[in-house]
Amino acid sequence: MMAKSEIAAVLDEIATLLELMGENPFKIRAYSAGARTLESLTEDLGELIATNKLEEIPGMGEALVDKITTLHRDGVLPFHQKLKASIPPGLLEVIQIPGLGPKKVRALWTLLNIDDLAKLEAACTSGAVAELKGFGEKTQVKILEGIKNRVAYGKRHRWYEAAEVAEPILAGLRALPQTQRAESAGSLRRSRETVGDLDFLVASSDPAIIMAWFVAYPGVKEVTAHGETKSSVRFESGLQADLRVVPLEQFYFALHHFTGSKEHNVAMRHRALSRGLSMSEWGFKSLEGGPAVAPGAKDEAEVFAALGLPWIPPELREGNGEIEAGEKDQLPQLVEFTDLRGVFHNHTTESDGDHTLEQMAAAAEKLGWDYLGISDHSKSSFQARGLDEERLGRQLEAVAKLNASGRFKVRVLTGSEVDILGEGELDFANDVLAQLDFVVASVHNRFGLDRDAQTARIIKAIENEHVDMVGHLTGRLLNKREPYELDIAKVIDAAAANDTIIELNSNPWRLDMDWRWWRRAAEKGVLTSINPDAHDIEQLAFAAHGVRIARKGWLTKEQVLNTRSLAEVLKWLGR
Ligand code: DGT
Ligand code: CA
Ligand code: CA
Ligand code: ZN
Repeated sequence: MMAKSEIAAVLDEIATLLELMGENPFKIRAYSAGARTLESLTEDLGELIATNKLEEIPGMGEALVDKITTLHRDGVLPFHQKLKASIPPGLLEVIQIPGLGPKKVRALWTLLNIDDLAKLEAACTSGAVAELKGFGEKTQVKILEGIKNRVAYGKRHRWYEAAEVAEPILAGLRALPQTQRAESAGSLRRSRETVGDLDFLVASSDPAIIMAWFVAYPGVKEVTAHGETKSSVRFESGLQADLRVVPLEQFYFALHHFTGSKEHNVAMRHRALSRGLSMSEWGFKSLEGGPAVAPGAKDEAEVFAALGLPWIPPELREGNGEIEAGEKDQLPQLVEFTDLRGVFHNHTTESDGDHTLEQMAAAAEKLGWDYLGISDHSKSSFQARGLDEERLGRQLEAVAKLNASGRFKVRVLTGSEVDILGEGELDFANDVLAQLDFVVASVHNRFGLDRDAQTARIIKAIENEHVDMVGHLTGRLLNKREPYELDIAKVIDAAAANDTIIELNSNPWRLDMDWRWWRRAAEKGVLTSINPDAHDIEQLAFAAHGVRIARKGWLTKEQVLNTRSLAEVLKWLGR
């Protein structure tokens, strides 16, 4: 059964399509007026249809009543589908551009042969659109801007950028007196590396007030939907957010559902069915029509418990065997931020960092860490003011002096982020590397090598006995630069064979190696280190992003070097 609002949306689209086809204005108006009438109905639509009372409502002609009845019953309307198939699909994208209504789009289509966004952009760039009657220079500029924004709106957002938007909204929702519970759901809660849109969920018996607050939130650029229990907004960055308000009894079922992933939900529903239950965002129902199961769950654990499962952390809900693991009581005890005792791979003003050795040490101490690994760039990274042997030697002395001074409780470990050169040789000779506490080897150039050459190059570095860790394995920058071609499975095998760590680079633009590989790596015995790759004191906190991704990769504390004590770490490093 299709809801009133959805039927109204179809009628509106029919009106638009008819206008694009150049149909009779009276016919067009009948559909858009029908949509408005439908939206303002206070009676139950199903009942009006069943009692033949719909046709008594002013403005509801016989044709309209027929179509509404079909849509209500079937959810689709052949007339609508045929109409849609008869126009170029690109036109429906063109009509989404702000400022372009059906009339203008029809003019562009019939006069300039524009039936998709690419042609529209070309015609604007050449100036042809400005010359059309009713358009002009200003409109043309606005259309181009709209096309550009559309690309921005379509893209995914790095997790930390989405989280920055979400945090104050969630705090605001929680502060409303009408709010009983409020949580963020969706991919943000699951800690994906990027987020498509935000999903907020609130429990309240007064949804209208919650909705009103949300759509009026500062920073909202556009309200794309404003309903009784669901609204959607768009922010300046193009990021969108959905808010749903549910009654308290339903909250944890809805939270589970809207946390997803779809794959996880499908597997859960499947499990429910095999136990004679149907599962939805409303709760569980017995298939035999018995009473609801776990009505009014008081937390999310009860939702899982109804299916004989322990609570599954959101990071694991990707449909990758988490339900089977839960069933056998084999869910991993995931690593936590508070498990970290120190961090490796950080930069200072010696190379391209913004803070001095002392400032970095003070900041690490403030975070409660026992050790701080400094690894400035090596000489080939001249653009990052990489250190040569002489400067590295002086840094070693400075660190030794600082440690001996007793100024900080945190122990500074000296390392290098040594460049992996063209064929896997390193930027420093072995006798230089041997003097360091630890060595991170990273690729910073020749991203275009073919897969075999790149893989061989990195494996050669992994095989060097002085290399403790390989840095930012694939070189990716989320939403900006694709990873270089690399046989990751083979690299994991080499890391396992050589007892070399693959770092989990925690810079939120990198999050490299990708979370999808960690479980496999850990199973092969590869150890990781959650490395901030900090270039200033604030970025030490990037480690929290690394912890999120480690959790997403099913990692436990035991699989992360920097959860160990200083003594254990020094032992592992062979120092
Ligand atoms: P995103 O926004 O693309 O980063 O990813 P999500 O996971 O946040 O997806 P979204 O916002 O479309 O929907 C939020 C959750 O709602 C999703 O993870 C699972 C649930 N959900 C949405 N649509 C469906 C569906 O068609 N089937 C099922 N089983 N669950 C759905
Ligand atoms: Ca989402
Ligand atoms: Ca969503
Ligand atoms: Zn680097």
